[in-house]
Amino acid sequence: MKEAIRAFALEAGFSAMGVCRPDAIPEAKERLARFVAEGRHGQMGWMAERLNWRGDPAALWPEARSVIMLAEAYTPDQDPMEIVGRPDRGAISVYARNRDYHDIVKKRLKTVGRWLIEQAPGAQIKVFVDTAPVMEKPLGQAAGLGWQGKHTNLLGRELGSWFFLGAIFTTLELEPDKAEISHCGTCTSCLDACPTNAFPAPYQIDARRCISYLTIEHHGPVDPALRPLLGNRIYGCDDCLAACPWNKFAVAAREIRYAAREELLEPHLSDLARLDDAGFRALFSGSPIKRIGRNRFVRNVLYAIGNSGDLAFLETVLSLRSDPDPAVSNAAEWAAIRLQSAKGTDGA
Ligand code: B12
Ligand code: SF4
Ligand code: SF4
Repeated sequence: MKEAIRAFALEAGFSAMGVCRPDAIPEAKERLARFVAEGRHGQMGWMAERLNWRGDPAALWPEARSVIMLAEAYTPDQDPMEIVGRPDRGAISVYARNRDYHDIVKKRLKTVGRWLIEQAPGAQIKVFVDTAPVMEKPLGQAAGLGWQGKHTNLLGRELGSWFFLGAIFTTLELEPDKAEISHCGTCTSCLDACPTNAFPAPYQIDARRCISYLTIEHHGPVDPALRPLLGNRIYGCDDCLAACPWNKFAVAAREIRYAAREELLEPHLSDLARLDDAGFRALFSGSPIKRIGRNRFVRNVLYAIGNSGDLAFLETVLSLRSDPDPAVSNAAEWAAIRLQSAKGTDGA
């Protein structure tokens, strides 16, 4: 049965599948509790809720007997770091350059789940991608898809780093796969690549320093000390993933809807800073970026402008100092001062 499910899942578009028991990650509960106790989740208050379920998949749905973990590749065609060297452009993380993966993965999980129920009448399923209290990375490791690298994400010898995770919990008994072990060895490339030093130790992250958290999850003004470190990253960050030597073996993305939209590959910061609410929603319809709203997005763009050192942006920045959103007006003020002081340093 398991091999038939695997064959169907791969045919449906997933890149890999593995199976584990719901109680396969006993260490995760305590590690999650420590992460939350240290406040490393920042403003993501939902991580501190339902800790019992998040830390213990067997408690989430006691009738479940197996967890089917699925990997969905979104490997980029371009060098993801190229854009980071272009200060007048905004760097959007690879995963967010086209359609929202939540929608695509969830639909595919349901396709596999429906087929499974047809094959095994009486079996029940629940599908999860990202938003439920389920720790997908340790489950993925237990199911043999890959291992949690020192950057804490799951990577695989044949998958590389660029893949999403989805889970199907089922009442069906399936033979578990062998858990994967770490193949990081002495490598520290991801830890060294992080622009904000967000790893207090290998295999641990402090989300409060992570650019992905700061640009996507954090509302209100970002700590001024961290703003210069954002560079031109305006939504998410790929530096630790891109640094990994295992990407040499990364499988190609099979889903065309993750391929970068032309206008999101190297967007000009001044076009993005001028977006109003309607313009923002039109540009990011169907994209994961839509979720953060115009204000947080323009806030991020203004930090990037402040970091550009490019006085051509000054007029745009000055016009946003009176923006009704306090985080936007604060970011505009900061960017104006930073651009003007860069001008002073140039002796212009
Ligand atoms: C919260 C969250 C974030 C937060 C916190 C990140 C984090 N690492 O926890 C923020 C906003 C920063 C974030 C960023 C990103 N995210 Co995110 N995120 C999540 C989410 C919703 C929950 C993760 C979670 O439970 N974290 C809590 C911590 C405590 O868990 P953990 O990282 O597994 O922690 C483990 C380690 O600390 C480890 N550990 C601790 N001590 C030790 C010691 C040793 C020796 C070892 C071996 C391990 C170890 O044990 C813990 C438990 O396993 C998941 C979806 C989900 N429901 O699982 C997606 C998810 C992890 N994110 C994902 C992605 C793609 C990203 C980004 C790459 C997006 C981007 N490009 O900007 C970045 C990557 C940043 C990074 N280096 O992690 C994918 C990762 C896919 C994969 N292949 O792993 C997921 C799975 C979403 C999905 N469905 O595909 N994310
Ligand atoms: S996503 Fe960027 S900021 Fe976050 S841990 Fe990785 S390299 Fe650091
Ligand atoms: S860059 Fe090195 S340490 Fe980091 S996940 Fe990849 S192999 Fe592991």
